[in-house]
Amino acid sequence: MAEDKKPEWFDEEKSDNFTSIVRAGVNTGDNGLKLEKKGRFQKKSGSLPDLNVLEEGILNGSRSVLARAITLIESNAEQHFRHAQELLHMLLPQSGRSLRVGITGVPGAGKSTFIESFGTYLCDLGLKVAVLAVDPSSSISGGSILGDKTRMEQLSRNPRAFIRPSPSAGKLGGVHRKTRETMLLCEAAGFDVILVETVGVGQSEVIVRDMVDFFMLLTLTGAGDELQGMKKGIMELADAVIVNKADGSNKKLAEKTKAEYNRILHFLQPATKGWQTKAYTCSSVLNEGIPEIWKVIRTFEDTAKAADVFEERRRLQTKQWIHSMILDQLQFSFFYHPAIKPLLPKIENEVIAGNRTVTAAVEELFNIYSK
Ligand SMILES: Nc1nc2c(ncn2[C@@H]2O[C@H](COP(=O)(O)OP(=O)(O)OP(=O)(O)O)[C@@H](O)[C@H]2O)c(=O)[nH]1
Ligand SMILES: [Mg+2]
Repeated sequence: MAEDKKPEWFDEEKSDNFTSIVRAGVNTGDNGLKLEKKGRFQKKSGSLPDLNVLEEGILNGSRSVLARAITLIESNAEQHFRHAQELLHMLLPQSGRSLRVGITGVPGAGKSTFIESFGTYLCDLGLKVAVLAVDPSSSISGGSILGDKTRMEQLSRNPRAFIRPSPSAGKLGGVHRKTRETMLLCEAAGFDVILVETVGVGQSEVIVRDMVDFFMLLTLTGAGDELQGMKKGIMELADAVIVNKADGSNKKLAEKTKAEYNRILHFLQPATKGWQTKAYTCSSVLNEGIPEIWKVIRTFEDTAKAADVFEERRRLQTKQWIHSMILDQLQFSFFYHPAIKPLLPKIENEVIAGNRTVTAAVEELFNIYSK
């Protein structure tokens, strides 16, 4: 065999007989290094961020790392969920030190404008402020509070502030879990005050009440009859009622509305033991009444801490959190059970057609589920 056909790796000491020869390659212009293909089905390797890097970044107060960690918590992918849980476990000892404040009110009451003004005031005091949102409609609309970043223009540019729009619901615990866990991350990142905004419709105000220390209801001026007709339930959740837009020609009426609220509140069950919920006025656009509201919150904190009501509420909230997550998981495991999911529509139709009772149908489903 001719010498020039020998492969490069041929062992000189071995015999001259070898079974392969080298042929000239075809030039495709490919240098063999372009391994990355930007296709839809490209397998992402190493897409999970390093937990130690995330932990360090968060503890150092890096907002971009915090944002990345929150994205992990908000993800509906199972592997992200597990990864996020590990991170939370690592950060748990550093959480719990912030003051958690919830703000609710009808659309247009001025919640975002209030947070812009109030949050900026707190930043000016030297505090770090995180703003979160619970938006019950976000799973449908894709996060209407997203638009609020523009409404909180000043605050979103403040280096002491961090604003995060509402997460959308998912199978692993929904908005409730995501917001609570985001709160823990923000606490580990050293935010002193966490403001949670929610639209006062449906169940969202109850969800937020269950995760904050101080809860305020933002309202507008109105006639006495309107106040009487207002849901008593929501007023009984509040630690303060704020009549917003107390400016211009509205100022007088706002004072009158405040007095009416105070009259009603006097007869209601207070939200926090040992604390009398009162009404206040403010103007979010003129930044009036804002320092006074902060003073009320600080007094509340001191009073509630002295009476152990503060810690007691947090303990209770943790228990409620566990229970609500159990319910979430139960629902999920039932409705997505491989035997239940395909069977459910059939059984529903049988009940609708009058062929069996609701109770019997549910009993049968549970028998199958628990097998
Ligand atoms: N005059 C006056 N207008 C205000 C005040 N606060 C808010 N507004 C106006 O009220 C409107 C609604 O304010 P937002 O802050 O968007 O209200 P919101 O409660 O966040 O509304 P949603 O996010 O839709 O639930 C805006 O046009 C604000 O400029 C105030 O103190 N005085
Ligand atoms: Mg808003």
